[in-house]
Amino acid sequence: MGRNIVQKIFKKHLKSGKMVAGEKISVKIDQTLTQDATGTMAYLQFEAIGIPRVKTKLSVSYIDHNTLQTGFENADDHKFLQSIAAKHGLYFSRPGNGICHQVHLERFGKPGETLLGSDSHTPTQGGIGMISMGAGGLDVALAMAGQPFHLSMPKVLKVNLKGKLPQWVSGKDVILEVLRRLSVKGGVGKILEYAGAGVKTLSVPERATITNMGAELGATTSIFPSDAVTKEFLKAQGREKDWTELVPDADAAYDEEITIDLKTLQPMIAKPHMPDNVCTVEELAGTKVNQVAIGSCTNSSYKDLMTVAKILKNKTVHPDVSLCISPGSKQVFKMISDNGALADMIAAGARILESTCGPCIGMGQSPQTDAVSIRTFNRNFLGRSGTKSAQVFLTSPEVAAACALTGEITDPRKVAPRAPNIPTPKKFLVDDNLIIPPLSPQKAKKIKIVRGPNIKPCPKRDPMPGTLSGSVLLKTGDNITTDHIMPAGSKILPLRSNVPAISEHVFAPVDSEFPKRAKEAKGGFVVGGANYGQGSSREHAALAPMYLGVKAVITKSFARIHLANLINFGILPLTFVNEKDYNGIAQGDKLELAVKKMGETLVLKNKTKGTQCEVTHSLGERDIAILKAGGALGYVKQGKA
Ligand code: MIC
Ligand code: SF4
Repeated sequence: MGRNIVQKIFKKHLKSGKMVAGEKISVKIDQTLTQDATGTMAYLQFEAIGIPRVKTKLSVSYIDHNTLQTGFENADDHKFLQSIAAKHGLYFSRPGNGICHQVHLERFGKPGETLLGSDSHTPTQGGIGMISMGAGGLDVALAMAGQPFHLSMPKVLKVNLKGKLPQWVSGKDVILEVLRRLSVKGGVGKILEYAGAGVKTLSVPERATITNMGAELGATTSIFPSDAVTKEFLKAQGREKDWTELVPDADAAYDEEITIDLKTLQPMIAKPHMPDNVCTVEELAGTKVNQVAIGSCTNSSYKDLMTVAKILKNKTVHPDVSLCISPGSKQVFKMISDNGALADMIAAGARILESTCGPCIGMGQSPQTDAVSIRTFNRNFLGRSGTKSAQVFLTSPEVAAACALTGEITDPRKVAPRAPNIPTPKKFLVDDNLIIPPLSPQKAKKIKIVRGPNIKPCPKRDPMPGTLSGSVLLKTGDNITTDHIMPAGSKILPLRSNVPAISEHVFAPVDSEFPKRAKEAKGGFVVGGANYGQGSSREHAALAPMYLGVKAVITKSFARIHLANLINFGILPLTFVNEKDYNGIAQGDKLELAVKKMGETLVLKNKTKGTQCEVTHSLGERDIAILKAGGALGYVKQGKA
């Protein structure tokens, strides 16, 4: 039996376990990336592991999230990260160089290799045939220390693409269609492998948009073949030597399969407040729009911004609309400024932002009260924009630009019959002057780490006791995101390197009394619904609750990265054997759980109600040992891998 692409790459990188769906495996990691919001903690943990120099083929530290600098905190973090990169043998991408995923695609991603990134949109590199996965900072720190990455072997879902996209329909519409069909939990435990005759009709930026937003399905990652289109892209980046062909064997088998006929797709849009709440743009046509935001790691490529510039050229943004645009990288920014496209955007009235995440993570440009905000981003969770009453919609750059001009949700096919045609440039503008390469080991030794007052050590948890007891501090519904658990935005994001300070905001959008209650009770339990912890990779959504004393989280099901983060920080993740037992527990109930022996099921006693129920887990031996040690750092310190 032949192999699919996923199996081919995993086979080459397998360190332990069998490549059978659901089995615990570990894989060698070739490259890592971090961004500043998760990076500070990741490097504090790397320091605690005590390895002098990264052991990967390549590791890059990017500055792209925390760049508003409304106080000293962001700038202090940048200096800390720059000195850490110099000390430990990393590339450092300076602020202004762009969003990690866009820059990595342009300059570092390599077909056939593995990448672990402390950001959930790391799968962007699947657009050029890399197995690229998001993880918590601690897992990335361990990968930098040369340890393999542990996961359950995912199922491989073949997405069979047929035909060719019609005018005005682009990569974003493909992934919105996948989200419409599969939902935000439809990818859990799976890798989406794109295949079929339609693949060759999609450019690398379109493929990267699709794999980027595969994160919203809860998928482990998504991947495209590496073919002639990939080769042309890498050649235009001056990186032809990084190209290798990667295609599935003719008789490759897959666990599941869906088919999408590209020619039948239409412009799509995700409605508030979930990326899978998808309908056609036509259905919402005429809705008044207040803000349009173009950019983010999903849609800020040269192709995306050239498309937008062509639509805006010689026109004016509607008087009721505020349009902001952030180019994904310095490369994109410089190319559109050299060729006049930037001038066309400015002339039309666009507000140009720097090459960072910006409004995508609520770092500025929060929309007005009750606004309709049309964004080319990947997440529209309640409150993420910084305005709780805003209605955020997700769509393609084509649709966003059309909305900016008309002031209402607009199907671009109504504006003009033909969409702008933007071919991949024969040569991208390559200038890595904002990437500082690693220092030699001799020079690195002399570097002093710069630690501002906002950089506080990573808190630790004691080994797990034999019995966990306490009250239910909070009970939530389904699809709780890490933005609910540990929100970001311009006020909270700067506190990422200061866990005592950031933990004051845990569950702020759900229940602002949570931190006080948790501290008064000296910790306790959280009870959640299905797909608990979906969204970002931020380990602060585990680390800060751990700091507040959360001992176990009991849910109907978990999202992958958050589950791993809970284990890494010594919080026991459990699920109900019978989902209906979720109904029998209320906030405030006193619970008790004997955990000395971690069998397949455990008995959860409800002391308040005088009842009990069975709970279970998906923990392997290593996970249990980590939990018993009080978290992964303690476990690794015991000399274990
Ligand atoms: C996000 O898009 O939510 C973020 C901000 O990039 C996060 C990482 C973080 O919280 O720092 C992610 O996607 O992992
Ligand atoms: Fe940055 Fe937004 Fe992408 Fe997260 S999703 S990496 S915040 S641009």
